[in-house]
Amino acid sequence: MRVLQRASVLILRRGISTFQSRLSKSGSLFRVHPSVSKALAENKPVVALESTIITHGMPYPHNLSTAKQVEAIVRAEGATPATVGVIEGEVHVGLSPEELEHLALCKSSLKVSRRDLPYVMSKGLSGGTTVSATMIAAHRAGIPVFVTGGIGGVHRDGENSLDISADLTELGRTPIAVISAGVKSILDIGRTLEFLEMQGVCVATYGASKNFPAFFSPQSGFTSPCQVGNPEEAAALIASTLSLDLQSGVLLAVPIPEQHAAAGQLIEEAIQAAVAEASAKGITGRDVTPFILQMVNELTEGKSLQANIALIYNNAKVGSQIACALSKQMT
Ligand code: PSU
Ligand code: MN
Repeated sequence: MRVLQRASVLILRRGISTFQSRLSKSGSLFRVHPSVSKALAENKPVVALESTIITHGMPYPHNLSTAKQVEAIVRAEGATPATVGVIEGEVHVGLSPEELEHLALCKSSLKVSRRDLPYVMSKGLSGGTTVSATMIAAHRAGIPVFVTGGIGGVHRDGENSLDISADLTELGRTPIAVISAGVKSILDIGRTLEFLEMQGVCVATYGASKNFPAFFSPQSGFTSPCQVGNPEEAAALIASTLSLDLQSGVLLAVPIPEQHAAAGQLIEEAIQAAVAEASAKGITGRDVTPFILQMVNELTEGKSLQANIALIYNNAKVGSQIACALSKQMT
């Protein structure tokens, strides 16, 4: 027993010393890419991007090509992209093309939310950051605008399982504007909106109506409490959140463009089937969303993936315009 204890203390010490040597070599386990720190120092617009979508949300090579194209769209709108990810225990805000490729190809990368950050950093592991972990990193770097596809929410039957995404509590505690296409109908959208209200999160639909979008469809049957019509109005909403020092975030829901919403009904049916299959197979926790996304993509013969990519490009464009308007209003 003693011998065992001594061995585990030694292993623990070795673990800590590698961690410390990595820490002292770099000074920090938090890295901001020079292009991002330069833009921030010059008060230029920066758009944070997540990477769970790359590691767990889409199959290779679509994940890599989409991530690259999203960065290109952000640049074309006049902002600097800052894709967030964890590489060998270091949190990166802004990835080089090689680092992006590494994450897209790496089969062992983890899905990293707020709760996982200390673990992956201490063990020197790699992973894609979810909305919650990306918000933390973006806030630390001083980036107020973050673009993604869809956020997590309250799962169906969440009132019993308590499967509620950490994205929602993060929105309640971190002052970042998240631009997304709303919440997938694999989730309980009504309860997700209630939870966001409880967390004090300002939710606004971007565009002509207050309809809260359901990712693949421009309408979910629910409405947002707020609506903003253009990048300037969205930027003003973010600026007032920041000026009040509320310490909570803003969720801007951008409806999928009409021409890509056509497959909505087909995708909806596939979602119903995938949700039932996930529950029959006993899939739980962080594996639920990736499982359903993959099955829906198979059932729709890739149509859901196409719609997913189209709405992310649209979010990147709108989010970059908002980041540009915000940087004008803040200077
Ligand atoms: N929804 C999608 N695609 C995704 C995700 C959500 O349509 O890739 C990812 C995001 O990174 C989000 C995370 O933050 O899943 C939420 O996971 P969970 O439900 O386990 O909290
Ligand atoms: Mn969950």
